[in-house]
Amino acid sequence: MGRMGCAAIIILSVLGFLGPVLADLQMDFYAQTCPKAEKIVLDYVKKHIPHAPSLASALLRMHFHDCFVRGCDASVLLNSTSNNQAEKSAIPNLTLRGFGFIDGVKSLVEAECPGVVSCADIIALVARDSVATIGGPTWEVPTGRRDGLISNATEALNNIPSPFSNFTTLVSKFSSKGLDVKDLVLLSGAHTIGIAHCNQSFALRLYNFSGHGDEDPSLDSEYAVHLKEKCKTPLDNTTIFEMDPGSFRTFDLSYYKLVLKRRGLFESDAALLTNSASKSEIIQLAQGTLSNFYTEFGNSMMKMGKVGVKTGSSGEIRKNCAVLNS
Ligand code: HEM
Ligand SMILES: *[C@@H]1O[C@H](CO)[C@@H](O)[C@H](O)[C@H]1NC(C)=O
Ligand SMILES: *[C@@H]1O[C@H](CO)[C@@H](O)[C@H](O)[C@H]1NC(C)=O
Ligand SMILES: *[C@@H]1O[C@H](CO)[C@@H](O)[C@H](O)[C@H]1NC(C)=O
Ligand SMILES: *[C@@H]1O[C@H](CO)[C@@H](O)[C@H](O)[C@H]1NC(C)=O
Ligand SMILES: *[C@@H]1O[C@H](CO)[C@@H](O)[C@H](O)[C@H]1NC(C)=O
Ligand SMILES: *[C@@H]1O[C@H](CO)[C@@H](O)[C@H](O)[C@H]1NC(C)=O
Ligand SMILES: CC(=O)N[C@H]1CO[C@H](CO)[C@@H](O)[C@@H]1O
Repeated sequence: MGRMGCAAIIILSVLGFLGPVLADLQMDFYAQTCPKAEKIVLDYVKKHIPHAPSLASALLRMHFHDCFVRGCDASVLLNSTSNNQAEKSAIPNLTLRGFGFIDGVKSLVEAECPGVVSCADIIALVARDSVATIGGPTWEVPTGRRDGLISNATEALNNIPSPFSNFTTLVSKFSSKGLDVKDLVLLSGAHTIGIAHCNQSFALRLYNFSGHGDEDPSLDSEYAVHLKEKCKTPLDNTTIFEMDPGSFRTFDLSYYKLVLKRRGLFESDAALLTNSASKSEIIQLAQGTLSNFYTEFGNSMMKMGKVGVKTGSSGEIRKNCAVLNS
């Protein structure tokens, strides 16, 4: 190979190396600009989550909803305005919780280094630290996300899978974010913690599955009786139900065990048994060790945390997570 060829290869490989690094998230992105940022987040979580453990699930779900609409860019946090219906106003977001928690972290971080740390990174760090604080898995969260400028309720509706989704729909919504069937099964394992509202998510399975006053045949009928005792009518707007009854605050394998017993709460949980690849993934997870689940869940969370991120100079660093800077 000639000298020119060699130089070209060196230049190309340097470019190829720098290109993604410049655009990518990095571990401890704020090391120079706000060295205490990640510690402030962790301390806040460790101080407050033990008193409000049920928020851990809400904060994990918030990260998911953020990443699935326009990437992990804190668009989920923006308030609606007189001329814009934000993601928050979309049906799947009516039950999101924990906005005040994020604001609490943000105000401490702003006091330390104004205008430096993005709301998007705060969501990602808080989700990880909250899950770890309740004794669940942990994973690496590279940072450097920037906050988005657009929040659109219709896009939330289109991108966030509904609890009534079948397997095909779930796979296509995940694959549009670069997540595969394995990620779908692993990330659905988040339903090992937290709660669901009866009317929004599963009442129809109990009372009017196909519009004939019937029950979803894919739901264990004994379990349905139990669910109906709690969720007394299809329009019950107040009752909440533990998605993984008995251990809804423990990040364990029982979600997968319930799904295999046809006791997953949503049609989307039950749908994971309708495909042989995802079903065998569930069987393997349920029979495997907790530490295997934690490692694999963490790997999928790292993938999800990179979906559509804005870096460099795109977007902005919001001062107040609920409103654009200008
Ligand atoms: C596979 C598609 C998914 C569907 C259809 C779905 C749907 C839902 C629904 C309907 C609820 C109940 C909301 C309520 O009624 O209050 C819920 C709760 C929850 N979801 Fe999912 N979800 C999915 C995937 C995920 C993923 C990927 C994560 C995170 C990695 C996640 C984490 C959670 C958590 C932690 C809760 C409990 C929230 C709380 O306690 O407030 N979900 N999900
Ligand atoms: C955003 O909306 C929430 C809930 O409606 C409200 O409590 C909060 O004050 C709003 N934030 C801003 C900055 O307007
Ligand atoms: C929101 O997104 C929908 C669907 O992509 C689009 O049709 C609509 O114009 C958007 N709304 C705004 C205010 O940009
Ligand atoms: C899955 O749901 C979508 C959207 O509701 C529907 O168009 C499709 O036919 C369903 N697929 C199967 C295999 O039931
Ligand atoms: C069940 O759904 C059908 C079709 O949507 C509706 O006509 C009927 O009133 C519903 N029944 C109940 C008990 O809600
Ligand atoms: C629950 O909310 C729905 C929609 O807002 C409403 O139509 C229904 O009457 C409410 N049900 C009860 C029992 O309050
Ligand atoms: C569920 O209940 C909430 C709270 O009352 C209500 O805002 C919502 O419209 C209800 N949803 C349905 C599908 O009835
Ligand atoms: C948490 C949150 O912002 N919920 C909002 C969802 O949308 C409804 C209707 O637009 C608002 O009233 C809620 O405040």
